[in-house]
Amino acid sequence: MNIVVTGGAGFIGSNFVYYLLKHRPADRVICYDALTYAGNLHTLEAARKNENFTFVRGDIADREAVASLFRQEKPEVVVNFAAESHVDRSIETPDIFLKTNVLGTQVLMDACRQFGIRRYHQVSTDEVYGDLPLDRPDLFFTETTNLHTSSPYSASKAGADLLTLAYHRTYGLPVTVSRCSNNYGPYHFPEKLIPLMIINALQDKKLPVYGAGENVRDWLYVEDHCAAIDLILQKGKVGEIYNIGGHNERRNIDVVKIILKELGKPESLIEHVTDRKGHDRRYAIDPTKIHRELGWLPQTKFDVGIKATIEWYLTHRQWWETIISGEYRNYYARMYDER
Ligand code: NAD
Ligand code: TDX
Repeated sequence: MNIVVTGGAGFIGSNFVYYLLKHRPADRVICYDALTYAGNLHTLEAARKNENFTFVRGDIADREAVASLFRQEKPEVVVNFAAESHVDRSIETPDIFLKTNVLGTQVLMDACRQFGIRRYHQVSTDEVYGDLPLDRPDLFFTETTNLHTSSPYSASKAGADLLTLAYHRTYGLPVTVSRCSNNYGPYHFPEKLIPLMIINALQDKKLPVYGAGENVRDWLYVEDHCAAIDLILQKGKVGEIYNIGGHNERRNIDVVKIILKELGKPESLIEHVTDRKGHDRRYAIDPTKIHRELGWLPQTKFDVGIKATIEWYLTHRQWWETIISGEYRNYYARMYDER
C-alpha cells in the first residue's frame, strides 16, 4: 500500500513515518512536507536510508503540486499531519494558519476525490473543543462535545476537521478524524512547552511559565498517538471521529518542576511571565470510544515517557542546537524578551 504522510518532517508526522516503516514493512511511505520552520530533514535522515521511503517537498495548499504528487505516487491512504501547529504563532499571524490548515486540507481532499482514495485521515486536535473549567475535574471532552474554539490555531483546525466530515457526508469521501491531546516525545520542536523547558534548563536559562502555570494539559507519549492512528486506519469506521488521550492531566507548573528535578536543576530557574491571550484552562480527553471500539490503550506512562524524552534531548543535542541557533533566536526574542 502507498501511504502519503503530509507534515512528516515535523514532530508527530516524523514519529508516524518511523512507526509505519517499523510496523508496516510491506507499505511504501511517502512524506509530503513543505519544510516550513517546523519541518526538518535531519529528522528523516534514518528514514531516507529505507527503500520503502520517499520524501517529496511541497505545500498541501498548492493544487498543482498536490496533483503531481497523486499522479506520481498513487496513494491509497493519506494521513494529514501538515499544519501550522503553534498557538502562540497563530496569535501573532493567523493568515498562514487559515491557508495551510483549512485551504490545504481542502486541496488534499479535492485530490483524493479526483484521483480516488481508500482512506483520508485528518489529524485533528482536542483544542477544537475549547477548554474546561479548572474546578470541574468531572468534565471531559467526548466526540459529541460541542466545538468551541479559542485561538486562531484551534479555529483553523476545527474548520479543517468539520470540512473533512463535510466531504464525507457530501461527496462520500472515505474519511476518519482523530482528535488527540497534547503529545510529547522525540523530535518535538523546541518552541513547545516540554522541549522548551528541557532545552532552557540544560542551558541554565529562565523557564518562562505563562501566568501562574495552573493551566492543565492532558499529555500523551507520541508513539501512543501513532499507534492509535494506525489502528484507526486498520479498523476505524469511515465517517467517524475518534478522541485520543491517556487520562494524564498535569498542570504546566508541575510538568516544569518534574523536568527540573530530572535534570537536577533548581526551581529558581522558573520565571512567571505574562499569560497567553485567550489561554485555554484545561484539556481533558475521554478516550472511551477508541478503547471500546478499537481496543486502543496508551502503553507509556508519563514518568517513563518524560524520562525517555529528556534522555532523547540529552543525546540529540546537535538536532536541537542547530534549530535554536537559527531563525529560532528571533522568534524567542520576539516572544519572550520583555514579556
Ligand atoms: P509540527 O509543527 O511539529 O509539524 C508540522 C509539519 O507540517 C512540519 O514538518 C511542516 O514543515 C509541515 N507543514 C506546515 N505547513 C505545511 C504546508 N502548507 N504543506 C506541507 N507541509 C506543511 O506539528 P506537530 O506538533 O507534529 O503536529 C502535527 C499535527 O498534529 C498537526 O495537524 C497538529 O494540529 C496535530 N496535533 C498536534 C498535537 C501536539 O501536541 N503537537 C496534538 C494534537 C494534534
Ligand atoms: O513558554 C511556554 N510557557 C508556557 O507556560 C510555552 C511555549 C507554553 N506554556 C504553556 C501554554 C500551555 O498551557 O504550556 C502549555 C502547553 O503549551 P504548548 O506546548 O504551546 O501547547 P498547547 O498550546 O497546549 O498546544 C499543543 O497541544 C495541542 C500543540 O502545540 C497543538 O498543536 C495541539 O493541537
